[in-house]
Amino acid sequence: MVAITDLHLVASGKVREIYDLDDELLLVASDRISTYDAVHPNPVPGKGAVLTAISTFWFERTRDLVPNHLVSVTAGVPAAVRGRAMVVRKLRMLPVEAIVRGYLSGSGWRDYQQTGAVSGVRLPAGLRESDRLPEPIFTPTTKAGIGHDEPLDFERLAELLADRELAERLRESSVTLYRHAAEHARANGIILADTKFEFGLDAGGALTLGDEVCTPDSSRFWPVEGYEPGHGQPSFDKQIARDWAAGTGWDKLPPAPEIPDHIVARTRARYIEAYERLTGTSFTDWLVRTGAPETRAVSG
Ligand code: Q0Q
Repeated sequence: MVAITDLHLVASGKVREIYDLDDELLLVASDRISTYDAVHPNPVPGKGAVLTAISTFWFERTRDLVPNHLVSVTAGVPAAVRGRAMVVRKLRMLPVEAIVRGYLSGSGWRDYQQTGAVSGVRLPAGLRESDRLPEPIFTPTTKAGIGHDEPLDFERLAELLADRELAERLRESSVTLYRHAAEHARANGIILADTKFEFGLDAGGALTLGDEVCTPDSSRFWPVEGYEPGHGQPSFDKQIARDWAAGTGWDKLPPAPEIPDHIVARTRARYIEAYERLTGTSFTDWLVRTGAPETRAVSG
C-alpha cells in the first residue's frame, strides 16, 4: 500500500485533496472546516470521515438512479487516510456546478427578491426566505475556480456544453438525485435545502456523478426542528462555529480564528449526529468498516 506522501497531488480545494492513482484517483477529505469562506487553522477531528461516509451512503443508494465514480473506500486507500478517502474513477468533469434548490435561500433568495426568478427559473410571487419551493429547481452555474460562479439559464448551459441532450440529462439526473436525497433526509430530521453536484463523462462517455454528494459541505443542511420560513435558517453543522466566530468580533475575512476545543467538540458531535440521523447507523460502524486509524488504535 502506498503512502499519501508518495502520491502525486492532482488538485486541492479548501478542505479536500485529489491524488493520482494512474487509472483512478484518490479523493481525500480533510478535517478542516471553513466558515464565511475562510478556513480555520485548527481541524474538527472526524469531519473528513463523516463527509466521506455521507457521500458513500448516497453513492451506494443512488447507483441505480445515476452511475457514479465511486470505486472503493477500503482497497487502494492508504492506511493513514482510511475512513476519510475514496478511490474513484477518472472522469472528464463538466465545467458546471449542478445546483438543485428545494428551498429559497442564499443567492437564490437574493435573485428572487430582485427578479422574481432564480437563474431564469420563474417562481410564484410572495415566497418568503427559506420557503419550500413548489418543485425543486435546477440552477446551474459556471465553475469559476477563482471569482464568482456565474448563473446559467438552461439555454446558456446547453450552449456551454455544446450538447442540449447532455444538458437535459444533467438537469434530469440532478433533480432526480436531489428528490431522492431530500425525501430521505426529511424523513430523518434533516432538511436538504439545496445541493451542488459535479458530474463528468466516463471513458465510455456516460454521464457520471462525481465529487461529494449531498454532504453538509456541498449542501445546506437545516435541522427540521425549529424550521421557520421568513428568515435564514441555522446550519445543522456549522451554526455553532459560525455563532462563536461572529461573537469574537472577527471581520469574517481570512485568516479565520482558531476554534476553541469546546466548540470543536460540539461541532464534531453535530457532524456525527448528521451522519447517524441520515444513515440510521453509528459513525463507529463506518470507522470499523473502513479500518480508520482511530479504530485500529482503539482495537490495539
Ligand atoms: C475532480 N474535482 C473537484 C475537487 C479539489 C475535489 C477534479 N472522478 C473525477 C473527479 C472527481 N470527483 C475529478 N476529476 C476527474 N475525475 C473533482 C472539484 C477539487 C479537491 C477535491 N476536481
